[in-house]
Amino acid sequence: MVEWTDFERATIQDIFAQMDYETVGPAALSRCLVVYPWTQRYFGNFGNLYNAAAIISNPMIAVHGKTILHGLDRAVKNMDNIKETYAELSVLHSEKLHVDPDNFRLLSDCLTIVVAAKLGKAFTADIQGAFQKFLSVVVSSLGRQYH
Ligand code: HNI
Repeated sequence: MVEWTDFERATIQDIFAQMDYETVGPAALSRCLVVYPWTQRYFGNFGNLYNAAAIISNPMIAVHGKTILHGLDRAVKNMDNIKETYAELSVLHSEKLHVDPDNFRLLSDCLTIVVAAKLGKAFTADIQGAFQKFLSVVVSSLGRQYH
């Protein structure tokens, strides 16, 4: 089981408490689709993904970006049991959606960049460390039902 320090717990709670889901979710997902274009293949029924401008202004992508952040909320609320929390979501991404689990890392890196840009100087190395650790646990838990 993952051990969390008080600082790490407080940092994760704090980042999500002040997160603007309306902008951060869409920004992170659309960044992922632009930077790593092969990730677009899973969103074939989401309409126009023709170029960066189309992706950023695509309302279905915006909605789904928020869905993903709300998915992360579950881990924030269950930091001591992230693996179990994501068991079902892992099966869904593996067996139904067939999402290559490498993509979880790509999306979480895009989220880190969006959060860093929002927080600016407040996003210290210590805070990044806690955030990355949290996202690594999420990524590994989402990938657990793949084997
Ligand atoms: Ni993901 C659906 C959470 C990464 C492609 N995804 C969901 C849902 C949640 C979710 C929640 C809705 C499930 C439901 O309907 O029951 N996804 C997450 C989280 C991460 C993640 C927490 C990682 C941090 N998903 C990814 C990645 C891809 C991805 C990296 C592809 C590149 N997800 C999908 C697709 C769907 C999806 C595709 C179905 C969308 C739809 O509405 O058709």
